[in-house]
Amino acid sequence: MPTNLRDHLATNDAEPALADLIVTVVDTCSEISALVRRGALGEIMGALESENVQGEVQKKLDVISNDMLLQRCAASAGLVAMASEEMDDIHPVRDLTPKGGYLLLFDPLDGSSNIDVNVSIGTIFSILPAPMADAPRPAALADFLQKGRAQVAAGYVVYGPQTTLVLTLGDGVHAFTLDPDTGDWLQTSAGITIPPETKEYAINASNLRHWAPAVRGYVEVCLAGETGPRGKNFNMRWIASMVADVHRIMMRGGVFLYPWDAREPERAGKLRLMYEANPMSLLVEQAGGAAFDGHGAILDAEVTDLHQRISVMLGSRAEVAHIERLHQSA
Ligand code: AHM
Ligand code: MG
Repeated sequence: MPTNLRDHLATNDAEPALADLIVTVVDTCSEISALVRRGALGEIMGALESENVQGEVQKKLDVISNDMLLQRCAASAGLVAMASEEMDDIHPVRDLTPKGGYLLLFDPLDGSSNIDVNVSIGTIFSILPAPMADAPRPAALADFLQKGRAQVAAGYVVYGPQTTLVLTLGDGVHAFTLDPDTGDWLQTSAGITIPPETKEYAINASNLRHWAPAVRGYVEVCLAGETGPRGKNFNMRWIASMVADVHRIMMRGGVFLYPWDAREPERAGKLRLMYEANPMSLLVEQAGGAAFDGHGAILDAEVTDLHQRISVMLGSRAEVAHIERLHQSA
């Protein structure tokens, strides 16, 4: 009988408040999964007139999943405050105290452009330690500005042909599949390892003309195949849902790139450090892979803004090291 998520957390000595928060997030994802499965039958498709803090048009499901996570997770006793890709400001739920607690960050519905076309989407979450306060006080924005390395847990749920949770508490990476009959999250992989070598890359190649020379050079050599300088043929995949692309890399290796783009140089890239890059980088490093932003490890990147963007290149360790060398010699 496979282990369920609660038993896994108990056997791995997760602090009870942290375990409760993770179970609450993941059970909310079961509810989001049920909505996703109803699709057009559930009035969840299509866009709203609103925009998020990044100026992107919000889909109905972006807002519904954001509200569900806010509502359900507020009940988790160890949670101090939340922040989301879909909200301008942080959302405090209870005061910081000498006991500490946790901060939760999420991208409630990643890959929103795929909602209306019935392609895999997901939820990404990151948990940071909340600072301890001598006297009770509400959490402030500055409390969230911690490097990715400080995360105590990170995970994603992919709403694909199966609904799968991939989780780390800094003790390796484990996967759980939602049993649609019982609602249980049953462990289906333990100690996931990303193969260090790969011949598969993922990038939105329509942006090639906007990339830095190192990234352009990398992809051009991949395209050159076995007669090119690396002497091997590469395969390419792009789902346009980071969760689904990273999940493929977890299962069979590869690299995922959403690099710096000359159209908006000051933004560094499209993806968000706190809601996407940091949690995915912790998972990837814990699975033996690497995550690079063009300068160094994403988990060591300085955090100056909650909605900061970052260049992302992650996956199979040897391939990311190759991409790093190309940046050093550029
Ligand atoms: P979202 O969080 O608004 O859905 O945006 C992030 C998504 C990633 O999941 C995916 O890798 C990327 O945007 C796809 O971007 P593009 O449409 O430029 O290929
Ligand atoms: Mg996203």
